[in-house]
Amino acid sequence: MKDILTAPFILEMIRTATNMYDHGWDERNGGNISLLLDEAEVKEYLDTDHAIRAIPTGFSAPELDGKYFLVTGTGKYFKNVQYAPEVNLGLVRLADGGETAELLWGYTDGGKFTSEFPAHMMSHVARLKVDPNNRVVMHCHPANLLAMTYVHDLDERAFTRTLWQMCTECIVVFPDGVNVLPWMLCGTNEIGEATAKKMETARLVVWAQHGIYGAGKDLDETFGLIETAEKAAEIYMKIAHLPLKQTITDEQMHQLEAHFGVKAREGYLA
Ligand code: 2HA
Ligand code: ZN
Repeated sequence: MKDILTAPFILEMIRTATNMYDHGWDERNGGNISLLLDEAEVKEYLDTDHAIRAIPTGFSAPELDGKYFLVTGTGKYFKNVQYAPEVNLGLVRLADGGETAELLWGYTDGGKFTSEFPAHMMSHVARLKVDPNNRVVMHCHPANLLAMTYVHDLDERAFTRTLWQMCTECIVVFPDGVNVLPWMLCGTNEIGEATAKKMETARLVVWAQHGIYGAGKDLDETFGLIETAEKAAEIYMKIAHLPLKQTITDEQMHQLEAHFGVKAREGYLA
């Protein structure tokens, strides 16, 4: 059995959490990440017949039965993941139709998965239906995206178009746009279900006055997705109060679509 602290999925998780903290997206215990793992790669490091303890999830997700996830812990600080991965992260396998999480490694202080576990797992279900290669769900609190939800219309088309207009790359990186949830109580199955519903049509879901969810095929790519949206929101917050002289036009967006071989969300461009 190989040492799990040398596993690429643990190292990549540590690097990503640290990077997110360094970007200022995850103050205190803010933010959470879940990474879907292959059974074969888990078996290189752990005896999967031996569960440390079983933790009830409070929801059901039969589609994920038997699946393995590396997940940040509830109340844990991204800042500390690099110093004590075995305390701040846990590796679980879902059982009983998703109603139980069997802990195979981590949460060594008796902890458990993030309070946003329902939103993560339900989002995995939704994204896997659209994209079988999806592996990551990531949540964080980037300042400019958050700020934007106070001053910008929350209409999804309008919000998306504004972000697309702020940086040339945006429409290429997230052609499906950004879906938006109004303020809701976090940490509940209700916000989990609402987030998953929004994940059916876009990889980015803004939680107004709270933060953002991103989904993707690996940690780097999902980080980059949120990074790009946050950069666009930053430009918006720099210019929103200034007289606008020009922007990226819909005609130019169509040029980007053609050149990069992407298709903007139906009805979002003129
Ligand atoms: O766990 O970000 O949404 C901290 C959070 C909750
Ligand atoms: Zn949050």
